[in-house]
Amino acid sequence: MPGLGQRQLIAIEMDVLAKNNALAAHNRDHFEATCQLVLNLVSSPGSGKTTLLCETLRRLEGQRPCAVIEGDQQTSSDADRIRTTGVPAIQINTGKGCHLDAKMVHDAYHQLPVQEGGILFIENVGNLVCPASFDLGEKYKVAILSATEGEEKPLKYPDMFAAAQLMIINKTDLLPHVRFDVERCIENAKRVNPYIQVIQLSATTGEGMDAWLNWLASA
Ligand SMILES: Nc1nc2c(ncn2[C@@H]2O[C@H](COP(=O)(O)OP(=O)(O)O)[C@@H](O)[C@H]2O)c(=O)[nH]1
Ligand SMILES: [Mg+2]
Repeated sequence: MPGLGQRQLIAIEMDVLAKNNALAAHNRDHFEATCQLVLNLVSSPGSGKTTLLCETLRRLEGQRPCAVIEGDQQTSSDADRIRTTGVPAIQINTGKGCHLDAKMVHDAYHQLPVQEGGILFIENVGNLVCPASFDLGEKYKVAILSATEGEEKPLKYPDMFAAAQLMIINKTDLLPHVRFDVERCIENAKRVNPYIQVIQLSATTGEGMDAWLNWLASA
């Protein structure tokens, strides 16, 4: 912002984050009141968040009520994909914004028909930087990294992997075709977050999906 000094910029940024944190705490109260497990799915574009969500929702059908909030800069295509599974979804378009914030999630939550004891999945805007700083009131952030993205991503974007409870390595079906050192990737993630849990899966073949469903059941 031209005309503003470094100090003023930092003050504005701290104010924005403080307001967001207050609203995230408010969201948490709402989620607790309906016993929702709320997960914030973060990744770069194309790692397979929507594909994984659709496959997960199909497998949870009849077992646990689910709802989805979709974040993208433009289009409602991801929410449309989710609705083909029969699960209610709200699309938020952030325009030039690079992440969802707690206010957007709050407003969307109140439009969703959530049921007691369900899971609310939030698919954040695809990038490994901005969503790391914005608490939405979720219980956990789940970082999804696909086998085509390179094993050094946790070191390049440490804030995101430090904030995540779980790292999903997706597209394992492609491992025979790409140079991606899974062990190295896990090592890198643990360097920035020694407590991070890891699940390897392929959303398209279904390999490893059981581990993810078990994780959801105990989260
Ligand atoms: N081979 C393979 N492709 C996948 C897998 N998961 C997603 N994709 C593909 O990756 C592309 C991006 O997926 P999408 O779910 O839209 O990613 P998002 O941007 O993170 O929501 C699509 O072409 C998917 O079909 C997977 O496990 N294996
Ligand atoms: Mg998507």
